[in-house]
Amino acid sequence: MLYPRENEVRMVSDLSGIWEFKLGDETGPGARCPALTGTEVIAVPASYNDQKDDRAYREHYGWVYYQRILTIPKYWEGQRVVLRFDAVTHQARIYVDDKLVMEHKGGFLPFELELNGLVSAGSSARLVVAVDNRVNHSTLPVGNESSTAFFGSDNPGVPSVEAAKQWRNPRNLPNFDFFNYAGIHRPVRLYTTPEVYVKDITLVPDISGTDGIVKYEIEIGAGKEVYDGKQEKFPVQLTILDAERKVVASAGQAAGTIAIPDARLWWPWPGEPYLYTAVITCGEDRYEQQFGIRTVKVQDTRFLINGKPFYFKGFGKHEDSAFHGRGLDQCLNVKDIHLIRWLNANSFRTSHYPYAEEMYDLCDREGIVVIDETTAVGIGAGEAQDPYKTFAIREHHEEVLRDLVARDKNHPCVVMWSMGNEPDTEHFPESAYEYWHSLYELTHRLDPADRPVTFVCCQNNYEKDLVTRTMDVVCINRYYGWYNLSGDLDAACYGLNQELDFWEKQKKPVMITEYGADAIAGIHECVAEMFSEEFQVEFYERQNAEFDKRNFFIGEHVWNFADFATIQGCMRADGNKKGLLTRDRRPKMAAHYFRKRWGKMPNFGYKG
Ligand code: E8X
Repeated sequence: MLYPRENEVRMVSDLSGIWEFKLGDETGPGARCPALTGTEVIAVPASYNDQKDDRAYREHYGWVYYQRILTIPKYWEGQRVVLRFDAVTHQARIYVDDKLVMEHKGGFLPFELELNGLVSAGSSARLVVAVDNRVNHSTLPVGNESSTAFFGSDNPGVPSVEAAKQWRNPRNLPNFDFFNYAGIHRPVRLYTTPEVYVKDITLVPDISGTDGIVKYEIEIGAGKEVYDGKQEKFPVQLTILDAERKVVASAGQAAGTIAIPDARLWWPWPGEPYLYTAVITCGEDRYEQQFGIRTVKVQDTRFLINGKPFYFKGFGKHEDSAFHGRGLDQCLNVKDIHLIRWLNANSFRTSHYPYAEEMYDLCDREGIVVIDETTAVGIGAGEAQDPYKTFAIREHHEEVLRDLVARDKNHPCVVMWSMGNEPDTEHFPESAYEYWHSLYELTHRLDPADRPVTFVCCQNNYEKDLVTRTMDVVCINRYYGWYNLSGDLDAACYGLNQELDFWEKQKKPVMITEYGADAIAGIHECVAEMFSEEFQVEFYERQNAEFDKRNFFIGEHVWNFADFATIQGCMRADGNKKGLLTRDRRPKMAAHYFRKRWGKMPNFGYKG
């Protein structure tokens, strides 16, 4: 799905701003949605949870309603008019003048509908967006469906799970460690195209000698009556421009392979992330898509970018900030890109959901490498329940993978797909293998560029886990010295090395995609103990020294780039404090440590 871009023939109208808002309840809206009354103000895009200091906002459970007037300008007559939502979390029902016109499940990927026939040019309509924030065993991310009594059911004050259902206010019980922000999180736009338009573009780069070779395919969208049998009236043209917008190649058909002589490659920063522009025209339509010439390949225990062995230096992140919640904050994205550079990092994982397209555009431009992750987090329910047999998530998981690859396939910054984070792979190993291996094969088929595919493995019994070792890159989240062997970094390094010995035998590239310790900024000790900044540094110093000894180890992504909000709980002091930076982006001691460490580490050849 192409990102809406304005040009000489296409118009875009951004509907960001102040809308009307109303909290609903668990009974969702049906086929009709009458005009809302008694509304409050709300900013779009942003989560609604932090826009008012009211528990009813913060802890809402169920549907909410957004409303505004839509106007289609008269001069858009004869154009195809599309309403596009970049992300509505987690489930949306769209109403135009009371009528349900679209539903969408999944809170982190775009969806759109054509308005022709619903709203004519030169007229207005009432738009209502109903949003459901509930998570459960059929959503991604996954929500628990009953709260397990923490102290056990023999405690009279904390009844059994079943009893609690009778009297406890229904609430979201996220099986994931980030606040369940919800709402219209990314821009809503109206945009136009001519009736015959460029519907999709696929650009698969390769390198041959000094030339760039781009396999391309252009999909044309059009009403049958307008297009069929009259294709010659709508000739397709592909022109490739260099960074100075000089024509370097062109072709006159909808699919084929095009060569760019003496191409300049896309390299991760501080290399040059050179971008070309593909200009596609069809009839009167025109669309421009930036792309980079770079190759990605796993070879033995190496992750090659442009044939060179890359070492990942970076983090798991979140889209998370005060006030916006999980809503798009372009200012924060720009600041984070500069901080990634300040830290001398080169990459991050979009934990645990696809990020806003604007962030991938920034990473393309600035040369930041991205591991692109789905919303599949929380797939597990302990040893009592096989999630692969009891969670109704498979169809939706495939849909999310399909939409993720369709949206992000042309980004040079995206070098690997992560199908999900920390699923249960040890309690039901065969069932887990069946589920994940078939998804692994699907993901490879979906990606025209056939990038490496992985998922991120939780701290587990790695000898029982049959899946992780089959991924293109083994991505492990490990907390030796924090969640287990807490505070004992000697024992932690022993346990870590036991496991690294296991992975050495698997002959796969291995990277750590999460490791870390909560550090509350300002807590300092001469003898480092947990939650102090000194302990966070020592935790990393000790474990990095072990990673440096392992030749098959190809990357270190710390958890997390910055402190972030979570559901309240006895394990969280105002959220998760494992950030190198505080939530408002101030460096802890560990940030200075990594800036120094990563400043001395090359992007390529660190492990030979
Ligand atoms: C944590 C992280 C969490 O924030 C992230 O979203 C997923 C968690 C560690 C799990 N991984 O809790 O800080 C470690 C489980 C060990 C038993």
